[in-house]
Amino acid sequence: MANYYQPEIETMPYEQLRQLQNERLLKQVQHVWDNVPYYRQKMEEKGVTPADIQSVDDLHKLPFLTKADLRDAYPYGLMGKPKSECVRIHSTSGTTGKRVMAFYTQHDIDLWEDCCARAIVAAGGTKEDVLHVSYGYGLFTGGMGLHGGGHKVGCLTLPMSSGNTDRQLQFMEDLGSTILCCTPSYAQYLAESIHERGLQDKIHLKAGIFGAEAWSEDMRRDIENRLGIKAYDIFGLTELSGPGVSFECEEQTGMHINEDHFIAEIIDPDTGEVLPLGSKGELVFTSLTKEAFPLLRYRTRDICMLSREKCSCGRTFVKMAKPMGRSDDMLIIRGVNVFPSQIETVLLQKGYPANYQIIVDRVNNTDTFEVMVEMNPELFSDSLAKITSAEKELVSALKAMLGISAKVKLVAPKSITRSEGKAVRVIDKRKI
Ligand code: DLL
Repeated sequence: MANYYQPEIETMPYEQLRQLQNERLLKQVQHVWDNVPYYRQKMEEKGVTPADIQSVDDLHKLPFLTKADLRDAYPYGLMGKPKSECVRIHSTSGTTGKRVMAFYTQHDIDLWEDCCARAIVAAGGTKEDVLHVSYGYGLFTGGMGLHGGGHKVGCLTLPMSSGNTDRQLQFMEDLGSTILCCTPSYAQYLAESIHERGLQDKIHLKAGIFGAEAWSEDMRRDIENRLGIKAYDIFGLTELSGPGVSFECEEQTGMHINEDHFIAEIIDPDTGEVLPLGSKGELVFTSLTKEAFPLLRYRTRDICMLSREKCSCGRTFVKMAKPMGRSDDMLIIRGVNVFPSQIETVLLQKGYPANYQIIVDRVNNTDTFEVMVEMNPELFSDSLAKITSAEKELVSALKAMLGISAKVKLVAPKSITRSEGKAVRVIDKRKI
């Protein structure tokens, strides 16, 4: 069995890594130029040819690709290989407009699964583990990505998919699952269900690999405490393969980007200017090795920071901070930028579960902003006066964090719908 901790790559000195990236970038730009007429035209419009790209330092000369381009080129317009050489399609949920389709050759699948295997190994996974995969299987990349990674590591891989919580817990108990893979919001739901059923002593999880949505450090601590595990973040997006673009190691201070496969940049989302390391901005990725869907300078809309500080795990791959959410998740309420993750931080710090919903509307030309929060059972059985005073306390804590006032409504435990995949936190009625 191959060892998917690949120190010869993952701990490569920076200069050597750059050399590898340079070689791969040149090859990839030529591949795209030769095989993706849509992007070639974009390059021509900018007056760039493959000869202008001699190293990663020239990356900024290439045009960006955006989600709008993916929709324009839907479904096959950005493919870099003939359909006959591709073996798989995945897709995003497409809540707005057309779905985004992503294509894979067998080679692409292999490399993607390697990336997921690295993430599992970094979370302590070995062939002794029972890997409980509760990400959705199907068009969503979460299930099949971690599943493939699990096989590569040699874990006993359990393709649970999401949903049917009773069955999840039954299998966890009967089969002795040791590593749980799902969205952080589903992990919370599972933790809640384990406690309700008094199953704590029967569940033997040691780690979780959670991603696909923004989650705060407070939520991490909450999940770790309730499940008695170490919770590792994992990041990725369908357009770049799926989970495993980056992953956390035991230091838990950001996710190492698999830089032998992806180059990351941070740009100013308004001007497109490349920002120096350590700046906050929009994350842009160039895939170096993908054949079927080789995206160059793809704007993710995720707001994030990169750091090359030395990591105690020995990996030299650059680390990305937890994304605050996508720029399109950001709400502008009465002119102020609000990220759902900021609200989550306040709630968890004040001892509330992260079960909440944000409702924004516009009445008489003014934005209304309401946060519904589930109370814990103790508060629920308390007096109305206590509940009102708890609401007031949350109003001021939210105002201190966000700079604007929200109306807070404490609701009964379990009254907000639980998610089995990515949680729906925001109902923005202004857009309906
Ligand atoms: O969510 C792939 C994935 C599956 C990642 C399982 C991790 C685990 P999409 O559905 O295309 O792909 O959504 C991608 O989700 O641009 C981010 O906005 C968000 N996202 C993914 N991982 C994280 C994370 C999968 N760890 C979009 N933290 C990305 C914050 C995340 N946001």
